[in-house]
Amino acid sequence: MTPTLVSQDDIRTAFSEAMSTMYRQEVPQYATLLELVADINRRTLIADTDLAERLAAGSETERLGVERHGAIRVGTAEELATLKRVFALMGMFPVGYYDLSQAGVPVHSTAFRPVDEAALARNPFRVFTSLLRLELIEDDDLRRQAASILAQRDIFTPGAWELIALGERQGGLDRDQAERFVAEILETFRWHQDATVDHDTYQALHDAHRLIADVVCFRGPHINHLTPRTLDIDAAQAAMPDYGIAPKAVIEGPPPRRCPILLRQTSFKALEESVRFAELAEGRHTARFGEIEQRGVALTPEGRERYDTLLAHARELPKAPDNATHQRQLGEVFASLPDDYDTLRREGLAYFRYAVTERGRERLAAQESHPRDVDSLIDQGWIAATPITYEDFLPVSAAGIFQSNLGDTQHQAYASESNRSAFELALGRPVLDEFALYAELETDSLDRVRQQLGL
Ligand code: OOG
Ligand code: NI
Repeated sequence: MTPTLVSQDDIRTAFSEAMSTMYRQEVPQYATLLELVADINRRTLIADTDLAERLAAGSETERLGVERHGAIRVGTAEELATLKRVFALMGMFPVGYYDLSQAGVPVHSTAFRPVDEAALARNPFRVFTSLLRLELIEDDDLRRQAASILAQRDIFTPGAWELIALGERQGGLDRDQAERFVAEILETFRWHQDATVDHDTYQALHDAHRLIADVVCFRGPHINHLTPRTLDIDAAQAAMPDYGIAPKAVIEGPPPRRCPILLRQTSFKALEESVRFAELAEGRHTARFGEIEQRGVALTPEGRERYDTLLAHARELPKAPDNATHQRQLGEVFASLPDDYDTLRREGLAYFRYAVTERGRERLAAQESHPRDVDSLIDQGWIAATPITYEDFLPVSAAGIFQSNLGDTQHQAYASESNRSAFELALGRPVLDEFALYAELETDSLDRVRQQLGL
């Protein structure tokens, strides 16, 4: 008998819920953060009806409450390649390549996430996944030692291995298997108090880079944060102290705008954990933190180039003493980037989803004649363009988040080349191109419009 398979969307949703429940227990401030974000989102949706309409038009109202991203760091190609198989069973695929070594963090990364429209609308759960670049450890002995420690661990349970293979064989999982799969995979992301090494080894790796100790010394890649999406990150940053949370100094990413672009993020140090080393000595380790983000419209390659150039300008300015000054300075630098959706669209700087309006459908039913080009159709209210939400990450922001949670010690950029092909070799497949995915969403929506209007 062939089993009835549950959808990947259901497995992803169950998994993100299970993660959220686990993280709530592991990191109590996460629960507080969720409360804060829910409060602010509720208030923002009431106060900003345009935003509420835009979210509804993009099918995003429903997903808002479940929306999260997590982050993990793995040590070997095999771990990364197996995670690819795990995430594929949940309908999540590697999108984008991020090189953090330029910011002094010895990893490179991708984001596993759903890619098609229906899956994104259902639950856009993403996991920022970093692979340690062992070759960036300078000391030969330490590098070899790290590699041999990593070679001895298996971050997946025997049950997980079985279910991955079974899922691939069957082309999915039935309800019971999916439930077990979620439970087994959760184990990979759980915090383990017992380090796999003694304190001296931990210290040596820690001295090379804190992140190396975090990846190498534990049984698995504990989830290090789980990030809800806020609709007003400025309000969230300001409210954090009232909730007993001390945010990082500045919000990363673009300045506040009428039309938010890409991604803005802030974080806080959540936890100092006690660790038991191999010789049973007690120690402390900080790995886990809290983060919130606000998402805006996805930019086209042209728009993104403008963003990157402006951000580089802003980074040449003297470091601002506080977030308000930082945001004001950024705002001045970004003044040249259009801040209304119509101009962003007409100038090809951002991606939009097109749809026939309700009024358009009525007029179509009444067989009124309509113009044939997109701009006139929009001007005359036949169709509407809604911004497509950015679903990915920003390397400069990610580096800022890494650094602030690593204790604000600035690390020198590693001199090495970014190495996308080595990453893809480890992953066992190329990463998907984020721009191509957004362009496809836009084109598909235009095709539907053209079909409905008989163009
Ligand atoms: C990941 C940091 C990057 C983000 O939101 O940009 C990230 C990490 O610390 O492992 O999660
Ligand atoms: Ni994050």
